[in-house]
Amino acid sequence: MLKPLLVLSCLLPVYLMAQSPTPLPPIPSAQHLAWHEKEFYLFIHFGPNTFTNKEWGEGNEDPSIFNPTDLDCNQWVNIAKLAGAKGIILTAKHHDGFCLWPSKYSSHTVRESKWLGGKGDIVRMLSDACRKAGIEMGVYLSPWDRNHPQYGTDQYNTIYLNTMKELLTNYGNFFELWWDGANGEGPNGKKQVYDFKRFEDSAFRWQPNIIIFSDIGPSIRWCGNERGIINSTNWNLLDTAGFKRGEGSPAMDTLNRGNVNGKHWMPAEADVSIRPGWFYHPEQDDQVKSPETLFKLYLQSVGNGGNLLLNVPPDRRGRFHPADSAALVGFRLLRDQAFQHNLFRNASIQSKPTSDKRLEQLLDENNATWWMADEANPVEINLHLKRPTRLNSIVLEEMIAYGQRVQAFELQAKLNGSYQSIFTGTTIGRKKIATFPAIETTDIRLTITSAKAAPILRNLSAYFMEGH
Ligand code: FUL
Repeated sequence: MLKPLLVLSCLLPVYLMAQSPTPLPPIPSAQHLAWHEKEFYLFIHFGPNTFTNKEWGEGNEDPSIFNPTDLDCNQWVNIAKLAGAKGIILTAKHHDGFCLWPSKYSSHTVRESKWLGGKGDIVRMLSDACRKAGIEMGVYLSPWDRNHPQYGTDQYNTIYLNTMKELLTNYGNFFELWWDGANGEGPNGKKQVYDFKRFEDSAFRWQPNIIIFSDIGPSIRWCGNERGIINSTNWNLLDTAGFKRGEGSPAMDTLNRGNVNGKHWMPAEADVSIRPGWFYHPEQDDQVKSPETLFKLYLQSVGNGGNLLLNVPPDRRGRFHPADSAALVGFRLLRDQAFQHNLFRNASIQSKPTSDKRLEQLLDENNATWWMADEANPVEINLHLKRPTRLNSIVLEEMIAYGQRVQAFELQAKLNGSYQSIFTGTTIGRKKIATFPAIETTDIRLTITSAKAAPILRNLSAYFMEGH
């Protein structure tokens, strides 16, 4: 009689260890988790502004000015792939109302232009090119419309919805729908009361897996600036009740950091252009951001737990300019070089107050395995390297599927026989790339000094990044 009980009591700890931890709400959806893994993708601003040299078209431009001489969406996609971008988001309609596809609900589209005799469709071309190359596509559909005669009336909501339906039901799956909050109508301009609730519900019905961006989601949030920089304290959480898109949004600083106890999982996306403008301007050909600047932006966005949306505007031919392509490829090289050799790969690892075998899973570079600490505060992890090693960066990742937990941490290294602080941080989230002046050491200590619940980490790695 005793035997089965004995077996059971021996197996119980193993069984409990294999159990999933209790999530700390709010937690990301499956769609959020897939979005987080994308890290970096391109934005494309293209339209009449490319030809008029404007940033905000008036909406009354003659459609015949839109006439790219050598448009090639495969070139955009090929360069995007070379740059390691996981997708492309296209300004299907910017504020001037011009549609890059022949929409039935507008008379200001590629159909009215001279390009390909009015038979072209850039949304079609790009979605075909993306599918062929195995990268994902998203669309920017500006709510503000300076062309549509109905803008400013309730009918416009139905027109916007129909326009969105065309996009979301005719071109396959999009990973992201982008709603900017801009409106330059001014005090005497048209006033549109958008039916965003209807837009949201319909978008999710047509594409259940789509991620919707705006200042306040519903899926992801703007990071509060157009410089591509997310705060080093970055909660994937936001309170949205009482706030609106555009004017009426939360404070920029709140968007930049999130809310520590925010009600919704609402991670930050950092949008920035590779040039000073969002659209192509020939006089900016010598102002393309360098690979080093782009790498720094990567550290300040992806390295602070968000995603990077980098705008690359095609020129008047309808191709990426060589300066932009070269910068993108250089940026890819810098990332590859920086994260090529994980210096923790063969390290030994132990934790305090208790240590268990599963800790080694932090070093296995496998995103599906994780380690959970016993106690919330403080947790100490000690790493020992076989020989003195030079490093200037440590990458930490939380297993965010169970919620974002870490509030503060410190990294120390043994230097001349004693532990010294090399980095103090706050949040970790999906990824924290901690950088510090290069050190040479055999022993690193991570202390999680504050967490909302027992920390759950999935990876720890270290690098020596040349020139940083
Ligand atoms: C802003 C717009 O006004 C800019 O033209 C650009 O599209 C940027 C990404 O979003 O709100």
